[in-house]
Amino acid sequence: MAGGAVAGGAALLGGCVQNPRDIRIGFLVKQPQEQWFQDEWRFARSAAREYGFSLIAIGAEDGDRVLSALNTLYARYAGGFIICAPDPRLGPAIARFADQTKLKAMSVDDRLTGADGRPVPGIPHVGISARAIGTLAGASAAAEARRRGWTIAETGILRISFDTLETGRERLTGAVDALRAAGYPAAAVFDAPQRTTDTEGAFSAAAPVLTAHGGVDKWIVLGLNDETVIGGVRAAEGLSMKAADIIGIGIGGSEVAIADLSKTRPTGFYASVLLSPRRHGYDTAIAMYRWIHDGRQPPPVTLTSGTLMTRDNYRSLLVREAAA
Ligand code: FCA
Repeated sequence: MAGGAVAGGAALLGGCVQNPRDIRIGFLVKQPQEQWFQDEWRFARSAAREYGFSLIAIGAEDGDRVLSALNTLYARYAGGFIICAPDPRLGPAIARFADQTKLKAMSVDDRLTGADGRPVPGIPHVGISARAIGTLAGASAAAEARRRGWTIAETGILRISFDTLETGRERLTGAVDALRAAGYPAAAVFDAPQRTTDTEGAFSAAAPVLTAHGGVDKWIVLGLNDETVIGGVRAAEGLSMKAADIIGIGIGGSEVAIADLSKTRPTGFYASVLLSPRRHGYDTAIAMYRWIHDGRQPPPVTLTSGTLMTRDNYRSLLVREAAA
């Protein structure tokens, strides 16, 4: 990109007085078809309606699309953007762009890093407390297995992994550590690396691992999000395992999880850790608005928590969320 042209345009923009009505904020997400990101956008749009700014929602599924989306935002006089990048290592390129154009940048969900894996400084981040949320998933799986009277010896832990993503790795580390603390040996953990973090990617990763360990009677299925765990659970069910022999615990708590939890007959998808897309969508959009409008920079890191959602409590949790 021509740095000079960019910097010149930014100076022009800086000279304008910005009315709330003129404030434009980009919200870029890596997987626009995923329910979680749809929910983030929905909440960000409601913040835009309330505060009177415009939200420019863009799906950016690879590095090229991120860069072209950023150029679009710049051309449309956006004051800043919030991004969940398709690859966190785009961090330095995104930070450079923000520097040159004076657009304000925040990351959401997946923290931007340099090539060395360290967070890019100066970009406020809102993410989930990944390890604690993983711990909740793992500890809840152990408790449910105990309740069902499963023995540790007959149980396998299917760890559907996407370890290149820090938040994914942390979630699963928390979950597996909790199960190890409950007495499960390292040998009970079977890795199934997924190529994509959707249901299909998880299904393709899980099926061969489950088939290769046909002697394992009961499975705990873990993954970084609901789509992943649903993929693993469907793979197990596809191999004729009974729902009662599967404990899948997802992370997210959005529509895809609720669809399973509300089925008349229980499936192998036992629970999800409900996250708050409102805090990730609405709160981030407002934080960005305040940064642009009032010069108030958001805190460097904000981490949100999660709540276990099962067939028993999902209705009351959703009512509580709706009222929040
Ligand atoms: C990551 C995952 C998403 C969602 C989000 C909070 O971006 O890929 O599925 O869990 O964190």
